[in-house]
Amino acid sequence: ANTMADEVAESRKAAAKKMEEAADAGEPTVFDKIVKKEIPSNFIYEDDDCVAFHDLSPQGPVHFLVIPKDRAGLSRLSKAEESHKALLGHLLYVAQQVAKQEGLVPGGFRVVINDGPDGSQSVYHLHIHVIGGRQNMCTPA
Ligand code: IU
Repeated sequence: ANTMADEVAESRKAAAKKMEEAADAGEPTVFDKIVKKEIPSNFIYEDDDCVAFHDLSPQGPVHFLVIPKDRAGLSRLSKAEESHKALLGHLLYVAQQVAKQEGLVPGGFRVVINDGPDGSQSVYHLHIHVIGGRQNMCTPA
C-alpha cells in the first residue's frame, strides 16, 4: 500500500523532474536571475565564468555557493560531459579560493554538490556549496 511518505516522495520527484526539464529547455533558473541581477544578491566573487554568493539559508557560520554564469547544459552534475571538464575544474578551484578569502583556511570547510531528487537538489543550475566556520562541520547541506 502507498503510504503518505511514499506519496510525498513521489510528488517531490515529480516536481524535481519538472524543474530539471524546464532548466534543460532553457528556461531561466533562479540562479540565472541572480547572475543577471534580476534578483538582488551580493557577489563575494565574480569572474567571466562564475559567481559566488552567500546562501540564503546558511547551514553553518559561512555558507556560500559557486555557480557558473552559463549553465551550459549543467542543470545537475550528472549531466556533465567531456566538454564541461574545464568549467568543473574552474568552479572547484574558485571554491577553495573564495574559502580562503572568507577566512575558512586553515580551519577548513566542506564542499557539497547535490544531484537530483535523491541528492536533495532543489535548484536545477549546477552549484557548489562551501560550508565552514566551525569545527566538526558534519551536517549535510
Ligand atoms: P540544493 O543543492 O539545490 O539543494 O541547494 C540550493 C541552495 O540554494 C539552498 O541551500 C538554498 O538555500 C539556496 N538558495 C539561495 O541561496 N538563494 C535562492 O534564491 C534560492 C536558493 I531559491
